[in-house]
Amino acid sequence: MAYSLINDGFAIVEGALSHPDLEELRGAVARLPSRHRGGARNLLQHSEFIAAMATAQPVKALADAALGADAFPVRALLFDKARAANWKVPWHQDTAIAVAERMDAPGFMGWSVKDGVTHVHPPADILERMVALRIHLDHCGLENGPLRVLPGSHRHGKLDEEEIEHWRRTTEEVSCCVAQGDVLVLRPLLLHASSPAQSPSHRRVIQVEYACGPLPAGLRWFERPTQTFPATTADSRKSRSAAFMPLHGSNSLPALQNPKASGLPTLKRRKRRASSRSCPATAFDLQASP
Ligand SMILES: O=C(O)CCC(=O)C(=O)O
Repeated sequence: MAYSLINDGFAIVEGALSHPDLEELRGAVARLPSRHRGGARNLLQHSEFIAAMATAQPVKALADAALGADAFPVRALLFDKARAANWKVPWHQDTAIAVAERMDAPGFMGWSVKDGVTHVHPPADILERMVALRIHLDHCGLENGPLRVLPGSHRHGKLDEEEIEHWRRTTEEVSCCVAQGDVLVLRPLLLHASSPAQSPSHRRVIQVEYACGPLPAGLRWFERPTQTFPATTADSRKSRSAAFMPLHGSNSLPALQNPKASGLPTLKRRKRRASSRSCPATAFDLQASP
């Protein structure tokens, strides 16, 4: 059985971005005006280039494949993990969204402000209509503290501590080891964790989160890009859109929904066990779909 976004809550799109695209993205990351140790927030606001990338091919096509053509980016973060700027995260779901302003609404709880932006935990049905694209700017092997996931855990709404512990004990985790230019497509409700990096090299990931509809009760998403770039950047905009035209094409997209339909090599899953294993992208069992 192949990993799929629908059944397993994640998929890895290999070689989604070309080397020139990656070089440009690395440049945009280097130009970010403010950084924390380990990353940065609000990239759609702080980087015109990253905002453009999030709404252009080939990146937007991945979000569309998951959510439909109405997908739009609502938040982007940089995670830059290395031995010198390191962390681990316990098993959790991503349950916070960024909104334009606080407005009490049924089912929206746990308001907070992060880097000046209002966040809240919405009801599960909002999160079920979202997807995150983790764009890898560097190789990420086991030594780089990759994301670990529990396949299928996204299909049961928000989980409490006891349920998380049950998933942890009964489900074989998958370590998402990927190459630079690969994109890990992830449902926010998928249980995930990560361990500290052992390697001095960087593990830079741009995580762009997409939604596909308005929020209820007058709430508004934060950072919905308006695509109004200054005229003076027209030339660079032109080269940007050329850089972000479809590269690997449409044929990798059906694999997100139904790998068997694509006819492409797919990621084969072994029987679940309550143990750990690692699955570097290059070492996944690749098999052509029947
Ligand atoms: O990139 C990582 O190591 C984990 C990030 C993460 O899980 C999160 O911030 O929700």
